[in-house]
Amino acid sequence: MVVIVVFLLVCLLRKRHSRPDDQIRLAGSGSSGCSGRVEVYHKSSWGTVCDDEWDMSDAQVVCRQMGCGPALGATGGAGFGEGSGKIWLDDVKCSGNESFLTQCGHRGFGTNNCGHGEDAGVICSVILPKPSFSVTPAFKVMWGQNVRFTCSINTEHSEGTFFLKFSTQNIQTSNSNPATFSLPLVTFDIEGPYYCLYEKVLSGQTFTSPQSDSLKLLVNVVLPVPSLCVSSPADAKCSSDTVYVTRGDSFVVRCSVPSDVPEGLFLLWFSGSNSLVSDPSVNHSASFSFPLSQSQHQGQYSCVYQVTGAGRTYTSNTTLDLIIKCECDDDDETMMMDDDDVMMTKRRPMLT
Ligand SMILES: [Ca+2]
Ligand SMILES: [Ca+2]
Repeated sequence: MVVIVVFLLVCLLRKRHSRPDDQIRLAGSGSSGCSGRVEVYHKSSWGTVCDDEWDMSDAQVVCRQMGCGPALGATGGAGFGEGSGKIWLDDVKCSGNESFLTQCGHRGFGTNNCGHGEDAGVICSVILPKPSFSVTPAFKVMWGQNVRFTCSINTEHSEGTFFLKFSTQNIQTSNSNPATFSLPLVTFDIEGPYYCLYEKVLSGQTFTSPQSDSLKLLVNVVLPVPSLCVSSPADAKCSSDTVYVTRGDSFVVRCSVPSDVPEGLFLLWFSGSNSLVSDPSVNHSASFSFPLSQSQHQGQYSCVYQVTGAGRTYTSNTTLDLIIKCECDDDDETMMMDDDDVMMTKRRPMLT
């Protein structure tokens, strides 16, 4: 007797948990995981629901059971096309709080006065997950590099649109998943927070994912040591080798950097007066003119390059000193640059 009672209890519990009659699906033309003609699985076959008494409370239960967001519409008149087979439910009366459609009041499975032209449907809101967002190279990028963002989403609602956002502005869109967005040859202007999101239009409704995590880009720059050369009327070629300048002649000291760094500022240090002059770079170089050479122009010269961007200042290392000697009658010195002297006297200017 006890065995029979236990057996019956187990059967009852199993039936309750498996809920074979609770299964529903959304089908028909234009349907998606969260909108379509409502179909119920009963007695091993799928059938439809009649639109008599079909309203938002009923749709709310379907949307909940499907794991979608709140109901946006309850459709009738076979809005998603006519189904086939049985019409399982009619005069459905949900309070809206039921977990399963078959827990709602109805006339009894298969009892109806409907045709498939009255098949009921729902439009539920779609809950899109947060997209994944990454950037290459990560976070700290070099000035002039190419940066690539990748945004992807794990959803059955594919073929939507990805947006790359920079400080809330749309800057690029893509329809492929994962979406890749490129920023070529970046400058300091691109610094700031980026994120992406995903939008999908379903049954005329636009659904938007939450924002991805935000990624902040910082642009870094590594400055090369500037080149330094001297030219004079006697030797127009700008030379880092040996230049002779007679007292009273002019000479020009030219600092330059390669063109793949940002424009900036050159600082020229001169040991004779321990002074520092500066000039903005034009086409990545600056020329410092000395119109009338004097014996006090003898000494060491060196260049430093500075770039300011996004509120930060980057400074290059100092060029090796050039030694300039004066070819003056009084002290018999030659104003020249000498590589041996350059190599022997490495000094750094005092930057203030
Ligand atoms: Ca009816
Ligand atoms: Ca109803």
